[in-house]
Amino acid sequence: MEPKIHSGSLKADGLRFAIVESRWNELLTTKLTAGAVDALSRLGSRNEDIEVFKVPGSFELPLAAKRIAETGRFDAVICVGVVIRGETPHFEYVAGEAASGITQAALSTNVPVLFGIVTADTVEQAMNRCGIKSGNKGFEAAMSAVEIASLLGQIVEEGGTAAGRAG
Ligand code: DLZ
Repeated sequence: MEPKIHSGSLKADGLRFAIVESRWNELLTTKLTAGAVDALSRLGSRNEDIEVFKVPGSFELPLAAKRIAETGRFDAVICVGVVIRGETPHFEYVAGEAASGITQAALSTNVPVLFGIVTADTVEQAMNRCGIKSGNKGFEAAMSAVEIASLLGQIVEEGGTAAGRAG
C-alpha cells in the first residue's frame, strides 16, 4: 500500500489572510504587498478576506505578526519588508531578528507566519526582488501562505494517538 500523502492546495477561497507591511523602504514594500494581494486574488481570495497592517520597520514585523495571529481571525500572516545591507549598518540584527522573530511568532501561535522579507546587498537587487523586473517575494510568500494554511487545515487528530494505538 502506498503511503497516504497530504499536501496543501492552492485554493485561497474561504481563508483569511493578514499582510504585515514594513514602512521602511516603502516604495518597495508596497510592491511586495501588491504582489501578495495579486497572488491571493488569483488563488480565489476576496478582498474582504485580506487585511493589511503597517509597522515602522522590519524589526517590528514579528511582534505585530504574533499579536495578529493570536486573534485567531486569520489562517496565515504574511510579513513583507525590505532590508538593504549597503544602507543598514546593523543589517544582520534587523534581518536576523526579523527572521527568528517570525519563526517564533508562528511556532508560539500555531498560525503560519510567512517570511516575505527581501534581504539584498543593494537597492537594485532589492528592486529586482520586489517585482520591478521579474520576481516578487510578496507574491511567493502569499503562494506559500495558501499552501501551508491548506495543509494545516487537513491535519486533524484521527483515531487517537500513535502511543494509544501501540497499546
Ligand atoms: C533602522 C533601520 C535601518 C537602518 N534599515 C532598515 C531597513 O533596511 N529595512 C527595514 O525594514 N528597517 C530598517 N530600519 C528600521 C528597523 O527595522 C526598526 O524599525 C527600527 O530600528 C526601530 O526599532
